[in-house]
Amino acid sequence: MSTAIVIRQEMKKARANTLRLFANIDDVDFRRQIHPDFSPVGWHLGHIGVTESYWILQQCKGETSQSTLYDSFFTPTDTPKPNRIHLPPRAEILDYLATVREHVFSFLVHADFSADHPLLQEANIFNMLLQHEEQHNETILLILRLLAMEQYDAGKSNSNQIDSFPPAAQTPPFDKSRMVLVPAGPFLMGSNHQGTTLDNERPQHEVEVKDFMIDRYPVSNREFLQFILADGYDSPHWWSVEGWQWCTQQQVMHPLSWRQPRAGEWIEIRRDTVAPLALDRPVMGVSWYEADAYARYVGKRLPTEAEWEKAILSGVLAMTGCVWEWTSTWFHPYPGFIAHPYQGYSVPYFDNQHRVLRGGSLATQPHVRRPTFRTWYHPWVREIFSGIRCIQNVSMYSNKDVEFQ
Ligand code: AVJ
Ligand code: FE
Repeated sequence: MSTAIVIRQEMKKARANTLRLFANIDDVDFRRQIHPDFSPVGWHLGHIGVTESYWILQQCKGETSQSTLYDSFFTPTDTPKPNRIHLPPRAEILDYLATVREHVFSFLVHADFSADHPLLQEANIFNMLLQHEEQHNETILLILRLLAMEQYDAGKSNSNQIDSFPPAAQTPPFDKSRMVLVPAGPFLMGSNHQGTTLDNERPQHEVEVKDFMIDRYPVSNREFLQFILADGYDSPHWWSVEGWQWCTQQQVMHPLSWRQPRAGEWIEIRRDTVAPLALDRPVMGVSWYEADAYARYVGKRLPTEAEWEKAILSGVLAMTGCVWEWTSTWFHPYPGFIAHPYQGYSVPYFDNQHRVLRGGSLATQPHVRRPTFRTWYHPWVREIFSGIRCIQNVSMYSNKDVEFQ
């Protein structure tokens, strides 16, 4: 199959996913800012279309804009978050998306991906747009989960709904205390694959890593519950100074979507269900501060992103791709980094204020799932599908039950 045909199929799949997310959203929630840190879901829809139009129709095809009004309204730097509620009608946005798509597909059939063109070679701009839409899909999903929490807290949701996840018994039995050794030595971090990676993953470079022990599994709800029961949220000694400040100011006492309807009874709010806390599932919805405090509580630490990447490449990690895993590394450019094609994608966030997360969540779609993919958030953000996997220096490791790979 030709590259163009594969890309066309993948773009259709991603769009079908996008549109499916909106199936049960009423018009009020479509245009409402459910959380101050996130745009209305309807804004994300228009933004996906404007981004596609800009890169393919304007930058590659040389067409004039379909709508300069849309361009500025759906461009983050032009329209501050609180103004994004003034959305055009939903049907009009959907029409706009369909028109842009038609023009994009008519360009795609004739696109020359072997040409020496900075956007088209190896179809890199199409791959970027696919990943862009998929990342926004994940953001839309987390906003829908915030909506479900809002409804639950307002007493508007049915707490007898059935959990849609597979029952805990279907997850493999494992000893979650198990850590695995990754021996010292250099490895190649990042990628040189111009076609499918994003700028911040490039170039590939050698990194020397000391030996370390890493959790085979992400931290489970059961394990995190121990932290709560041990008064972890009331014990400043586990927390960084900033983390403790955040924890007390925000009065954080449990992961974001957990609720305790009766003492000792924990439930979890998901997009479509409210269900008893699934103890064997990875904990999700924690900030970097909480992840860091938990790691100290168990006598471990968070991995650097180099350690995490080396571990996943060594094949020792289980259950990756269930939750985004916090690392201790500030988002930064790799040596030799070149911004491409979109200056605003990575560069503004190389500010030593965003921590890197790795691996992907259940809401992460296929084009965003790979060992070298990097995402980043401020350390206090917990509205995302974020979890924890800890490591220890070999010298700190006391458990004799070491598993060698
Ligand atoms: C990399 C997920 C933090 O959603 O803010 C989407 C991705 N950049 N449009 C975000 C992104 C521009 C970004 N994250
Ligand atoms: Fe975007």
